Amino acid sequence: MKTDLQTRHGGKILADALVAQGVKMAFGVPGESYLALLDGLLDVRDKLSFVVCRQEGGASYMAEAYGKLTGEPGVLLVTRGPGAANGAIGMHTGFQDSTPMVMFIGQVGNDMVEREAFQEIDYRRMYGQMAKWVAQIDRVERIPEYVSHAFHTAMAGRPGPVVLALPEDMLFSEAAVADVERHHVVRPAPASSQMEQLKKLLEKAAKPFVIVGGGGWDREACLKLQRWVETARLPASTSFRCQDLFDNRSASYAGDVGIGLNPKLAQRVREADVLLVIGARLGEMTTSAYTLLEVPQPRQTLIHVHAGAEELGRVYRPALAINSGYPQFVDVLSEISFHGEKWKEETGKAREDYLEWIEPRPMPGKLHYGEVIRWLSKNLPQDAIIAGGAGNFAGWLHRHFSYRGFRTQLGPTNGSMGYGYPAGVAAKLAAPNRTVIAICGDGDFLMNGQELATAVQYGANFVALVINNGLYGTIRMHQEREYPGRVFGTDLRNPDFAAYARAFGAHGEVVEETAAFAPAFERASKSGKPAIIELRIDPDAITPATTLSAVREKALRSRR
Ligand SMILES: Cc1ncc(C[n+]2csc(CCOP(=O)(O)OP(=O)(O)O)c2C)c(N)n1
Ligand SMILES: [Mg+2]
Repeated sequence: MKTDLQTRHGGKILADALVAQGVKMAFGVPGESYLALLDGLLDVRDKLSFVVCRQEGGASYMAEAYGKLTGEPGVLLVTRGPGAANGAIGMHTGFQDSTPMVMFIGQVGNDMVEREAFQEIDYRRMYGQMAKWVAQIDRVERIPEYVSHAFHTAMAGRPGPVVLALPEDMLFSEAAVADVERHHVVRPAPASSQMEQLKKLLEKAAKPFVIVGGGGWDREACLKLQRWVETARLPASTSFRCQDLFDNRSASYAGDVGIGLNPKLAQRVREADVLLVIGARLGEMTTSAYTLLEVPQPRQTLIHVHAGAEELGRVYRPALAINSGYPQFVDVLSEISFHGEKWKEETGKAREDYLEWIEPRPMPGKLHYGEVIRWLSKNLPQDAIIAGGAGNFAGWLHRHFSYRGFRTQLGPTNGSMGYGYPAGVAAKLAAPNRTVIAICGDGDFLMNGQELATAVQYGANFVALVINNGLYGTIRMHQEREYPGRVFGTDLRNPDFAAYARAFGAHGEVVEETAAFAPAFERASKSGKPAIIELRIDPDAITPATTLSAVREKALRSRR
């Protein structure tokens, strides 16, 4: 760290500030608005690698996935106006996912600001709702202060994205200023009186149920919580797309409370007398559109533990609200012990319901995608990272894959398409020794398929599956349900995905029947390149549980 107060230009001060904050990898697309920063990054390239992407949307998802995977802020560098506009999707995802991120945006110089100069946008207004804090650094000597503030804010309480705009003249100018040391992670701990109350509420519970979710966990806290839950013989579940926070093999694990929810699990949540919710915001996706708990006063006795004070009582009025970081909470929770004899029977039933639910059902066509997911679940290494996007194809993944460790799942809880592929690239670059798989829809993949070039350029050798049904299937399903037979705007004419892969210098395969998957996966894994496997599934197989024709028939019948 520099403390000798040499004169540096703003780009160098910023690059050094990032290194001082512990940043090892950043993602972005260059722009003429932040040339000085590129110049600064050149000098620190041994400590901080800059992954240059093909579109800021892909880069922002990569920064988000990096933040989610490592727990450290994902750093994103984009140019003004157009770069800032493209980069918004990962910031929206990071906000809804509570992922720490810091985005730097080039900005027109202060000498011409407010004239609507070339590509000028006021980022405070643009990003106001998508970030925890948006600021512009107008004085070069204050760069270390702003960066320190940004990293503290991204990590504090409920983690999330922060935006810093960089006026061009400020970045070019020089100052002699010291770096600031690495940020602290500031999160509260529960009061002992709250833990007493928690103990009393749980002691009285006949049908307690635990939901774990959100961002801001670490491996140790997850393991400790799991041991506590298992000793207490409580049933536990995870919130939407947070399935890797609790080992799915545990006898206490009852499944995820997300979309495509097991009706028996939904009933269990509804009928619980005490709900211990740790980290989950209890958003629309986790509450089946706010129906599992009544708004604002749930029938269940709600113990809500959240790192963001503003989330407590936001939708649901809890019986006990505990504002705490999760490692801090789990540490004191571990001191309360329950034997749980009275709960073990229900926990056993919940587990049986889950095991029955994850077995694949028959589906039309020669390629049984559910069996493919079960095969991956059984054959991938325990710490393999599964990056998934948004679309009905993800339903099979949620239902049939068993997550076995912390941060083995990367998924967008904001249901944002195009996430899986770039998230896979970031995961492979951040954790090169782990197996990474991306699972994409045909619509979903092509939202960021250009990042295959980034994977090839940086040697991010991982296998991506493209589940090709020739449809924006999710929307077709809703269309058939709401306006049966009136199909419009949901068909896709796709490229040959294997040939697409080969054109980028990657490995490509097409699989059309179940038995062909394992050998194709083997070839792809051993190709020594990024690989794409196109899985052609029957478009009628619209969810793990039903067909498109059945959805249409049901909708037509109800209208007759
Ligand atoms: C960025 C973005 N655009 C649009 C949507 C709306 N949307 C949700 S799912 C979906 C279709 C997904 O298609 P595909 O990836 O092919 O998956 P499928 O549902 O066919 O399995 C669309 C358009 C979205 N969630 N995100
Ligand atoms: Mg599709």
